[in-house]
This record gives sequence, C-alpha cells and structure tokens, in this order.
Amino acid sequence: MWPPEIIVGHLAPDLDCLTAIWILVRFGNVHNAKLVFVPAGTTLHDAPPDSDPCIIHVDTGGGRFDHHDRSDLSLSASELVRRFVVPDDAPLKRLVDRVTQLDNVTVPSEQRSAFFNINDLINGYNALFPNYPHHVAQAMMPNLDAWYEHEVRQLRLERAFAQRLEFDTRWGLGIAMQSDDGGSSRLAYSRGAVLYAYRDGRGYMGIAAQSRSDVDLEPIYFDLQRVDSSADWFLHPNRRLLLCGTPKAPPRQRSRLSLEELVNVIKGDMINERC
Ligand SMILES: [Mn+2]
Repeated sequence: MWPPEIIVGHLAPDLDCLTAIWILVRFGNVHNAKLVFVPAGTTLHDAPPDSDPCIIHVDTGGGRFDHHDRSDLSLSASELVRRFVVPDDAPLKRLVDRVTQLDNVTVPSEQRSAFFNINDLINGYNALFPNYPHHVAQAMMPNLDAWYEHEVRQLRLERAFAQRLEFDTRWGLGIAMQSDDGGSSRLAYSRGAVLYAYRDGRGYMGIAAQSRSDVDLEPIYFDLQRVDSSADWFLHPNRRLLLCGTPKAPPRQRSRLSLEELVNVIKGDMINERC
C-alpha cells in the first residue's frame, strides 16, 4: 500500500530517523501520513513491524527500514528508505551517505570537527521540543531541503571543476573555473591551488588565495584598475580576496574580462602586452 498512512519513528528523533522521514515525504509522495514516535527499538502498539502495509517504521522496530539488527555499517534507516524510494538520485545519495556515516560513527577522523554540526542542530531542536518530536521533524524538513540543494550545487561545481584551467603564478599553482555557481575554494585548494579565480553565471568574478599563503593581490588589483577600469573590483583588506560582484554585494559595474583574460592579468601577461 503506497503511500502509507502512518510513519513511525523513534522519540527524540536523530538525524537518521529524520532523514528517513524526509525522504518519504519529499521523494516518496507520502504527504498526508500521520507521524508517530515510539520508544526506540519498539513498534506502534508492539505489533510486528511490517504487519500492516499502511504503517511504515523507520529507524525503529526491526523491520524493513530499520538497520539496527544488521551489522552492516553501510546501512542506515535513511539508506534503506532511499534504496526503496529513489535509488538513482545522485545528490540524495551523497546526502544519505553522509547521514549513514554520522549514524554509524564512521566519518573519517580527519573529516571530524568539533565545530557545531547538524547533529548539534537536531539536539537543539530536541532540547526545545522534548515532548513534541513532530515539531523537531517539521523544523528539520527545510534544513534537509537546503542540504539537498547544497549537494545539487556541489555536483554542478564538480562537473565544472573538471573543465578548470590550471596555471602558474608567482606564489604557486593557480586554478580558474567558471560555472553558473561560480567557483569552489574547497575543490581548488584540495587540488593544491594557492590561488583560484572564478566567473559565475552572472558574470561576477573573483580571485581568492589560501588564508595561510603569503599572496598579496594588491598588484593585481592595480593592474585590473588599468585593464578593466570600468569594473567594480574590490580588494579585501586582507589582500587575499579580490572580488567583482558577489550575491552579497552585487557590483555596480561588472567586469568585461573573460576568465582567460583574468588569468592573464593574474599571470602578468596582459599588462606586459599593453605596455
Ligand atoms: Mn539509525
């Protein structure tokens, strides 16, 4: 029976439980189901978990969408729901892989951070609404929507990054890329760039350097004021960020340069040509 009439999760719902519910609602066409929360491990009215086709248990009860009686660390309730509801969605797979790692505490140590993270956010909601797990679930739906959108964007950026330009600068490797979303410092720096340049779908451009580098973009800023004089270039006081338009601060005047021309300015070629 699809869609089910009742989704059962566990009290104080965690990331895995909430993600499983979110997948059912957003991708499984389960819009009008009633949400019910039971003590973790149990089922609604202690019935066998999959005995009623109108009731789905996630992350509790030992049924088809609970992973607790299996020792497979690649599984989670969200992963079981994902495989059943929408197995071929790449951004969703990335999100759920992360949820599974967090749920099974298999995040590689170098990727762990003591910083506030999504589990802290959920713990905060559970602290706000200890007796209202529905509120926690409702509050997390748009957060998971936003995380999904982030993964969609990351996949687009990775495709664009494959077409990047690599070039030498006086400080080390430079990387330039263009895409609707602009650039990705994370991708550029993980590839070994000291400095990266980007152009986005609106024609906004920027150059950024690793925070631990000794890059000083001021000379490039002066060069840009000559070759791209009408554009609204802004040099950040730390001299490692040079921007012409961002969603936070749209430019009065966009750059007229192509990404290749900007790279030439960074390399110093464009200035030499004109002198
Ligand atoms: Mn779980």
